[in-house]
Amino acid sequence: MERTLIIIKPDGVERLLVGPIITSFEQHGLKIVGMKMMQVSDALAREHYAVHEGQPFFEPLIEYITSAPVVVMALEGPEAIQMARNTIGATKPIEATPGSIRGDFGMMVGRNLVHGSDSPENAAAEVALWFDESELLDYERVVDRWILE
Ligand code: IDP
Ligand code: MG
Repeated sequence: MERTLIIIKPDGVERLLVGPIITSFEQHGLKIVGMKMMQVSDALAREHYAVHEGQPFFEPLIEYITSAPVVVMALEGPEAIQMARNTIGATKPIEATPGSIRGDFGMMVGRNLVHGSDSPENAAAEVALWFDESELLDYERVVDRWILE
């Protein structure tokens, strides 16, 4: 099982797309093991996106992600990281497949609605950065016998 960190970015919240975005992950069968709404601090934004520091889009990216509340989720499933990345779609909405979140709802790269971890190492680090261990729940789902083989 893998865990991945998902952020519904401020445009997703402000555009009333929290429900459809959660549905995209939920209908795949990905299991929500942590979820909360929060206002991202400048410090957390800079730590989360530290790999992009120095890029021309870095300061606008920090401005964007701190501009309104976000919804953060930890999702679990077999190959959850790639599954969630596929559901989200390519970074630039114009390159994202129709049917993906960015492909259906996005227009520009700087307003691309969702974050998803891109590797097992980053997923582990990001889940630990955004969630306290006590906020991650271990529970049974009756439907799992119809989702997992
Ligand atoms: P990802 O979110 O698909 O993993 P990354 O390359 O990790 O994409 O970039 C992180 C975020 O930075 C993107 O989701 C997007 O919000 C923003 N970003 C990346 N490249 C650009 C750009 O060229 N212009 C504006 N924003 C960008
Ligand atoms: Mg990334």
